[in-house]
Amino acid sequence: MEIKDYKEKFSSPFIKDAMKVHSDVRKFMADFLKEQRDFVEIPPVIISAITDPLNHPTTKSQIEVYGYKYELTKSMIFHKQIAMHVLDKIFAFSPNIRLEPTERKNTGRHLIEFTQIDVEQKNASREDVMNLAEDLVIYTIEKVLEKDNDILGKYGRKLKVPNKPFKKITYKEAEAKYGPDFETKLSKDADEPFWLIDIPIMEREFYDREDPSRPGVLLDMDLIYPEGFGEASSGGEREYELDRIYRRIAKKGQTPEQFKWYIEFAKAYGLIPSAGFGIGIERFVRFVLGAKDVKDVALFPKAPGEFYPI
Ligand code: ASN
Repeated sequence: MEIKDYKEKFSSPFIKDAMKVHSDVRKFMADFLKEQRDFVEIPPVIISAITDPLNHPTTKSQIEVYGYKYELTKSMIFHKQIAMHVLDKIFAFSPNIRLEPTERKNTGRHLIEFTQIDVEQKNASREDVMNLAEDLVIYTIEKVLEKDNDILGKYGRKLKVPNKPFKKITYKEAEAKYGPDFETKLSKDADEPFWLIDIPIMEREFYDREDPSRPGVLLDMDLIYPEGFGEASSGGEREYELDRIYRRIAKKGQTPEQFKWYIEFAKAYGLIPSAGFGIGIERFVRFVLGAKDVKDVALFPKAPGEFYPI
């Protein structure tokens, strides 16, 4: 993007409306979690010696300060788990930096800087947090329809409140039915958000808990938007026992050294069973408005592989 391109972006009514919806979405999500479910909002972590390794390759965004190395947060997963020592139910509006490969420039779904609402609950099961996420999504959509219906109308967006419970499909069923690119196809065919569950062990990171009664299957889930908007959220129950964490790290070809301070913390204090999820805010706003690209709903977008002066 060049300086001259900001004129078009900033003078369009769409970005103004998108930011209004964005602001409302944050309020409704926070209201729901705080007022109806007793969650505590914690501030985001921007730099840390530990962050999410993610299951797909991204370039490391490291900074060195005072001779110490930190990474910019890719997700607050480890901090969420550790925060369970202090609070039972937490969430944060967490800015994430993920230096995605350039090929992801035009997926319509990738920004290298975005915010997710990252939620975690102590001693919760996957079912508990799926239930919570459904209620959160339904509440937020209901409120958006109440408050921002004129904006949606302006862009011809017909958004409906999803029915609870959301449908579930296992990774195995989805792959068998639709082949390797099942997510895109399923999302295009669907008219309501749905869950992809039981993701195979090598498809996710070590922190998602392996089902003790079904080796190789994780107690995790992705939420997928309908109408081709793709992934909304990922989450699951967490591994919290060190012996299992070591095994999982080794299975992924990683080393405990890569997660040194997380492991040191776990050795010193232990980890507490929990489950949670994160919902990308810009993707949520894109879905609500039916926008073509997540870049269009961001005031200062940064897509993979491009330079943005502002
Ligand atoms: N927020 C996700 C979770 O809670 C992790 C992620 O964003 N990679 O599982």
